[in-house]
Amino acid sequence: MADFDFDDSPEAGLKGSLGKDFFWGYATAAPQIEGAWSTAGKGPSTWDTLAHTPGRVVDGSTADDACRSYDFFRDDVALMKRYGVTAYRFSLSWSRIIPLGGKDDAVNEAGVGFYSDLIDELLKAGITPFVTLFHWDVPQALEERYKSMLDPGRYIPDFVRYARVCFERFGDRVGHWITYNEPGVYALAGYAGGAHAPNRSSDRAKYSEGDTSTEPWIVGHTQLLSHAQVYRMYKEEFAPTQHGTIGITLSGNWSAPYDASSPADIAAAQRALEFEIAWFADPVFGPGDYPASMRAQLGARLPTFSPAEKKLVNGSSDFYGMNTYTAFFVRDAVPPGQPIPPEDHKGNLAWSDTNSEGVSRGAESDTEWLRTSPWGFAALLRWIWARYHTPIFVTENGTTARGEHVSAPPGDDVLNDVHRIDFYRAYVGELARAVKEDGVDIRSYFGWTLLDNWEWAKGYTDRFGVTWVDFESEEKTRYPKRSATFMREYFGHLIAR
Ligand code: GBH
Repeated sequence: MADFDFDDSPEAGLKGSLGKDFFWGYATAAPQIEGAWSTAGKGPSTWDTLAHTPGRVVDGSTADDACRSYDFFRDDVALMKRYGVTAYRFSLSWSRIIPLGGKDDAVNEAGVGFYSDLIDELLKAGITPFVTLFHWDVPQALEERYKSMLDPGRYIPDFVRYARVCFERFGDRVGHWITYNEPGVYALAGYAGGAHAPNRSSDRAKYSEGDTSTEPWIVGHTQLLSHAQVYRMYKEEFAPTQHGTIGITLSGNWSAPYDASSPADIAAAQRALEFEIAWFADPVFGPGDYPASMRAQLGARLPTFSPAEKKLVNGSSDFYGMNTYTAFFVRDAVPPGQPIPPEDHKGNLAWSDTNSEGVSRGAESDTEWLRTSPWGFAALLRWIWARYHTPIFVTENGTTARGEHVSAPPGDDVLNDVHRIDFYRAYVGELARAVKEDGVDIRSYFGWTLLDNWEWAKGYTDRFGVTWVDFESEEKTRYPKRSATFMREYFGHLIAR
């Protein structure tokens, strides 16, 4: 018997509003779940280095074991089958496949074998793999050789060769490829704020190297160029026989004006979307260059595209991969006419949790920046569709919930994760409405995430999973939360039969 009744709910009218071929499931990233950080020939990544540097992870943890999905991937696939998913998005660890990372470095057959087995296991379970090539873990050797993405001339051929190995080895069974996960977050968190690998920033109190005023923009540019080269290579050399699709996933949250009647605040909200999203989306899906608002603030610190590069990058994604979590109210930080500091990398913004009328952006989660803001998701889907008119694959969306930091076994009060259920109910409902009412072309939804995991520099302090994980236990025992059941039944209601 079903746990949830949708026929007598506000979502009753959304029954069957998603097409039969709509993909739904969960997303993960290799460094956050795999563990086995130095097993079977894997080379260290920049995130392994970060985790092994004292003071870099808030709870002092490492991802050495994480969820041990490297060992228990068959259990994870069985779990997903129980959860009723039709697709699974995961990332490959570059340094598991090519331990030193470079174009002339050896391929690690054990690493290839691991992903090959995972893909086979998914296909056996009837789950479609969506594979991300890069979810933030650069091979440490490339960081040491030439500072990875800061040297595009050396980095790009290495990334292209890595992608080639993946298409050659997995492309017969994988038809959905994502080159980069959130290039903007990678560039800003690792090279502006500095909390993420490779820990570069102008903030000398915390980091010994880096330049917040220039490096994030170089790193963004390198990602765009290498993404586009990989896209063209796939289209020319692999797509004719492998028939897959390939694209890029961008991060982006909705920004609304603090005071909806203030022209300055309205302009600030638009600028926020351009700095966060159009930074990558305009070159790839739009006019083929960086937004004017970014050029105006950053000047020559923002790289330029040669005509050949413009042509390479523009149109280099079959779909718009969308990661989104929340919404913010924004206005100018520095008033007009005053100089904006060169370290500013978000578009001169000040953020608030409530707008000028005291309306909150949404219910609080267990994570400072993240609130339940389905109204923002609804607006963002339409903004992206109107601006880029490209089919959207939602590749990440989800939340933490308070009260999940308990010892095993978690009680029913913890596993009945009402906050997460409410979040998913509202967001996925907005997705279905955008499809049904406005004809927005949306083809997938991946919840973030399958398992509580290693949340980067926040270690194990953020639990985003639909599965509670006992990190104290040897086996990293998994306990399904009620949201997993909710999602199975919800998509059963929304997807046409
Ligand atoms: C995603 O990024 C990642 O793809 C995924 O790996 C991660 O686990 C998931 O989100 C959950 O965090 O602390 O105020 O400076 C989402 C985009 C951008 C959200 C950086 C958090 C830091 C905000 N992230 N942001 S703040």
